[in-house]
Amino acid sequence: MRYPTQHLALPFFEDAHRRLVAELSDWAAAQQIDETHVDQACRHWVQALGAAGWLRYSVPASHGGIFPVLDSRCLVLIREVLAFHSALADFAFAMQGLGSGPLSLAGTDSQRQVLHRVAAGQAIAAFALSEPMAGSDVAAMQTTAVAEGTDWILSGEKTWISNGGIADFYLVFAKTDAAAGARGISCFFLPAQAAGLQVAERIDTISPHPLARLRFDACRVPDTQRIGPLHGGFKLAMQTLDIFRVSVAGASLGLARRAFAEARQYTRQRPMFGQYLADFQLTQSALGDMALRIDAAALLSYRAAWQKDVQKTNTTQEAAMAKLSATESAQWVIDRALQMHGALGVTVGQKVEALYRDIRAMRIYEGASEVQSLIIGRSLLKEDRDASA
Ligand code: COS
Repeated sequence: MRYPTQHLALPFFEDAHRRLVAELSDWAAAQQIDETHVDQACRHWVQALGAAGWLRYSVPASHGGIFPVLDSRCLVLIREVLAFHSALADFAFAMQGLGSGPLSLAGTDSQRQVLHRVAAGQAIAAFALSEPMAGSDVAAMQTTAVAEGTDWILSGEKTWISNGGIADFYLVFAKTDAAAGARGISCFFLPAQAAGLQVAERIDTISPHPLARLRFDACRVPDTQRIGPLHGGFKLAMQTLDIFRVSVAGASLGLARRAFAEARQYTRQRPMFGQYLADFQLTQSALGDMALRIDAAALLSYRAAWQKDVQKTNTTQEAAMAKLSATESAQWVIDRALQMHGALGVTVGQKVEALYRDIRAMRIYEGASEVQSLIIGRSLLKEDRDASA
């Protein structure tokens, strides 16, 4: 099944984006990676994406990437195309960028050397922010980093860490000033083999991918491996999420476009009551609603990415709108597509059945839908306050 390309004519995109999609679509359609064993498959995807050069879009040009600053439209489109073909391929791509994002944004030159290996698919990255009692409420994290000479001693737990168990390094957020809330968090580079770091539990989810709970038992980290400003970790995490939340919107769009393509193909071929499913007005109306939601979410997503790349303004609000709209719409579209397939839709092994599972976590991770609404509302009120100040 081919990834559709009509939307690439929109003025948000340049010829480089159109060429990128054409090349990536051919590449992705030709890949044959066995996804039975999720860790192995994920490693294979990272290696393949790295060898083909696609991971170079995840890091800055100074350290092995394509652009001096990450191009948000490329990230959105790459995730769309990959998710259209394989949710695991999209996951492998996305985590290399998110897992190394704080380094790209705030690492020193020597800290950023590892980015060459991230871009080549030779080092797997992970972003370790969430905790058992601090998912949406990041500032409530309990992992601590206590200074000892020129080192920091990390203690605590992180959970739902993507690539947990297969990552070569983790970017870990910890409290460096326990009393300062969001203003007392810092970010640390921790190699997977660090003494005291343990993969405490592997977590199985409805859309399988490497995921784990990590335990830090007095892990010693030199201050040279602290990323960005001391106590500036919360903002660094938010800035990283501002970039990658838009790309989650891209991934959701890829899943929705695939479900839509499956639904169109199926309803044209499925005989029912003497005609085809697509001949019923009910089906036509449902397909129309699906197209509407995909286009509306796509426009919000491309706007956010374009605004970041071209206008270079703060896009916290637009990124939140893009993620909220695209993930919620994709869930709805995929559900409609599954419904059109009837009992076949819930049959394990059917593409729509897999899409139905793949989309669900996207409404939760990198900021749940409720958090996105909150970010949008708060940001609007801040604009009002600033205007009246
Ligand atoms: N960029 C830069 N700075 C930001 C920012 C952003 N996008 N968002 C917030 N900040 C700053 C604020 O300006 C504030 O700065 P000052 O201390 O200088 O005033 C500081 O960070 C704290 O912000 P805020 O008061 O809004 O923090 P809250 O604790 O209220 O948290 C939410 C806000 C809920 C929005 C935040 O915790 C969040 O995004 N949660 C979801 C986390 C998430 O996505 N988890 C998934 C993990 S990865 S799978």
